[in-house]
Amino acid sequence: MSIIPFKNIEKKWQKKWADTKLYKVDISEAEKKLYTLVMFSYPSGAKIHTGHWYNYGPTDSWARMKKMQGYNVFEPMGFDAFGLPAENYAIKTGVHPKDSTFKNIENMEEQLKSIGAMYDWDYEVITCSPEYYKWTQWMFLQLYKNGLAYRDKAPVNWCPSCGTVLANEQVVDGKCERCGTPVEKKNLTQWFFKITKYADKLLDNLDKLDWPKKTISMQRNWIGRSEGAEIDFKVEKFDDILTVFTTRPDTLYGVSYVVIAPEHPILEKIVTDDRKKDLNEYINWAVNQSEIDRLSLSKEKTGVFTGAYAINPVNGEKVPIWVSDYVLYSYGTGVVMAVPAHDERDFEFAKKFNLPIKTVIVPKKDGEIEELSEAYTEAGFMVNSAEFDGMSSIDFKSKIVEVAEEKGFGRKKVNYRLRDWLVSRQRYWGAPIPIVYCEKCGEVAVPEEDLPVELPYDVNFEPTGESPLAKHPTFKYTTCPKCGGKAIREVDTMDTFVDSSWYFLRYPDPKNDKAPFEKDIINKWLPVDKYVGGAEHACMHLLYARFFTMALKDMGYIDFEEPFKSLRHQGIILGPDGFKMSKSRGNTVSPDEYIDKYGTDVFRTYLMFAYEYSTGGPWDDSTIKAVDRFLDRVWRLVTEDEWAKWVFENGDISESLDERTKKYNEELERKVHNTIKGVTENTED
Ligand code: ANZ
Ligand code: ZN
Repeated sequence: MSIIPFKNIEKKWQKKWADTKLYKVDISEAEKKLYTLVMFSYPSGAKIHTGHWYNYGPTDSWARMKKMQGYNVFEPMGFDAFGLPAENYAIKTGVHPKDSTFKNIENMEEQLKSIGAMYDWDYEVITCSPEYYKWTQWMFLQLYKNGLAYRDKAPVNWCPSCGTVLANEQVVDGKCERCGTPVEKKNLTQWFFKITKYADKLLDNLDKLDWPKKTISMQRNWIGRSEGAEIDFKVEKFDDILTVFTTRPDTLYGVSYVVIAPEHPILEKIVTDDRKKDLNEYINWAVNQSEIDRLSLSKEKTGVFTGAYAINPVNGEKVPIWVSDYVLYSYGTGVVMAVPAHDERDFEFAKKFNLPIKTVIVPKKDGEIEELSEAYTEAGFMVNSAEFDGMSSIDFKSKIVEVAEEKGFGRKKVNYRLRDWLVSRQRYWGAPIPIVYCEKCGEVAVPEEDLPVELPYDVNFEPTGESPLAKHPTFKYTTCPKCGGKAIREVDTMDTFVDSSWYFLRYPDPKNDKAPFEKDIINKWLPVDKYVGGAEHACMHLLYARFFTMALKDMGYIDFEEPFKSLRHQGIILGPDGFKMSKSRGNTVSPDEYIDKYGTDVFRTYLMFAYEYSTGGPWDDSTIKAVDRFLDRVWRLVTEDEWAKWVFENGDISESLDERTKKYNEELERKVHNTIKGVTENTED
């Protein structure tokens, strides 16, 4: 038990900080600014847990140190308050999402205050409040007006048992996260943001960011830039051309068949009568396989022959056209030239269906070509075999593409794995998409002065597969802002990741009702200098926020294109048993009992002291007592107990009290400076 009367101290000082507005930030003063940010929290009904503490406590300690070093620190806090959990809770209990959310926010504010962080609550941001989502809708409109938001038909995840569309992140191993039912694909017309326009910039800028290596490489893989070529294969007996995307144009002589994705519309046309039945059966089966299964290397290959043939443009060779689910319709051209000798999946497929395997190029370890099929020389790709002597595989690839371009059967091509961001949700608790559909004018943007399109309160949100807002009579039916005629509103809401894609831009100017933010303020305070939050956001929030920032810069609203200069992920505190804390496992550790016993300062110091911040580890409270003793000593030092002890117990009694006190003070000063050095360096680490 601590000797410090921490309960009184905490209460007294937290009140004093609040009353005197000690942590009030003057945003007009941006000299030596330091914008430190933690990922804002979702207002769930549960109490804030050790994970929250671990994100917020140590980062606040670091920010406090920077403030003591003279930085003008801005450390805001807010709530990511739209989303499914509140809606599902409403479906279960009948408590309206708005009511439960605002109640949870109030609760969480109180708890967050008890951490004793220096958040300036005057800058709070709550994404589900109309004052905020008005500007989320405004963002949508700017993207729309600049060709970065568009509507298209797309296959989406559908849970037949819950009767609703699910976000990708709600599909776990191909199953509904809520009920475990396998998810199906359903074609719906949806809104997309054109994040792919920024694929190259999102990739190139990664080199300039002070971010964890692993997160950078995850983003790099997610964007998946792939350099290769498109090659045209004629379909025998038809005028049609099958264009393939390949990263290995140098293997063209090794092509032994062409494979088409089962979804490809050309199949219907080229299939021979005798193969129709098999093909249709296969397609019906294949389109319901999950993407993960389809791409898996180890899964047994499946497919059928279409009866049709393609012509290899380099040698006129006739190769069979197959269909297989290992080719994805959504990537490249949805058609692949198969080279079993040089590609693992093609190899497995060829073995299974007895297709030829032709080795045509052998590289050496250092990248130079060791052996090359005579065919390349014969076809005039190489004048003689000496020409490729010492040539690297890479140069040879470019050479082939050059020839393909000259002869007109191919061209250089860059592909990305990144897809445009599907933002429509058939859900209630989100920001309505500010578009109306008019009988005469078609798709019309809601005028900015009419924002926000407010979310009505009295809505039945039982999941039926239709957007809840569609059943609200006065929300749905409206008039066209252009012609005044009959129109209906878009009834889908936006993905909640849209809300969090720009909240860091709102913090410095959260009460602005003329604009999402004032340009001058934002350009002074951003980018965020230090951003701390979970690593699980690598390919969603952290990518979306970068896209928004780039788009806003191109539209002239801000002067910078990267939102977060420096990023860190806090580690995870596991249960004492070394497993992730979870209620079902019964290994959760609540901060409350420790805070009650030792106080928030000890608890926070312990979190900083016990783990490597970005790693975390299993909960182990054996050293919390040591931290407690340390703070006790600090307390005694200040309350003079420590002085008396030193002077009377450790000092040389032959010396006078003054002399002993002088020595004590010298010793103390040394200790203080040592400690400042240690703490400064360790906190920065
Ligand atoms: C011939 C070839 C020969 C290939 C070889 C590879 C090795 P990344 O790096 O992912 O872009 N491919 C192309 N489109 C595809 C699709 N829609 N579904 C499945 N696979 C597809 O990979 C590009 C390579 O993946 C392409 O290069 C193509 O196979 C295959 F020795 O073409 B390759
Ligand atoms: Zn379900």
